[in-house]
Amino acid sequence: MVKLVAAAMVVVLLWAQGGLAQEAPDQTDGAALAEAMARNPDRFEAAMLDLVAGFGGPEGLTREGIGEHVALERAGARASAMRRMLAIDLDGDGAVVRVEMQIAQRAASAASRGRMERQFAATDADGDGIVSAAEIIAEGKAAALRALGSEEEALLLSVLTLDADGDGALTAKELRAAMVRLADAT
Ligand SMILES: [Ca+2]
Ligand SMILES: [Ca+2]
Repeated sequence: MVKLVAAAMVVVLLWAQGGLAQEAPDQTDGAALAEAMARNPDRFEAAMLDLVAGFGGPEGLTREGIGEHVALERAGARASAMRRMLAIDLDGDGAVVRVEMQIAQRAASAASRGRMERQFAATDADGDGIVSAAEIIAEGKAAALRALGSEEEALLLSVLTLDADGDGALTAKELRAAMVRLADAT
């Protein structure tokens, strides 16, 4: 009986650790990377070469460079989402009341009226009929994570495992070599 309980505890502990590991952005398993590389090698290579060229330093692409890319993507999505609401904040107080949206809706096309209504309702998280400044910020944060979620962030960080010489920076050469190894293996 004691043995059974101990075994159960070990299982629970292992399970808990697995759960935590999934939360951290840099804990993706190699399988996810291998799958992304194999799914569409040309597209993967092109996207990663762009990343190395755009965010890599003289030594190559580092953790910091990937972090900057992730932050920029998220900031763009956050700004677009917040802009949608701020563009109909007619009195500029940082919040959108229903009357402001109705005025904006009158000037909008029939097709976008419904969309505006949906966006207003979705952003008004507490449903009090006012999209507050805090709700606009929260919607921006959510949009940023929808644009580039923690899973994709982890996948991007995992390309650093292709850093063959282990200096913490992935070069275009190392990336190409990894793609050649993949092609040879399949
Ligand atoms: Ca307002
Ligand atoms: Ca509200």
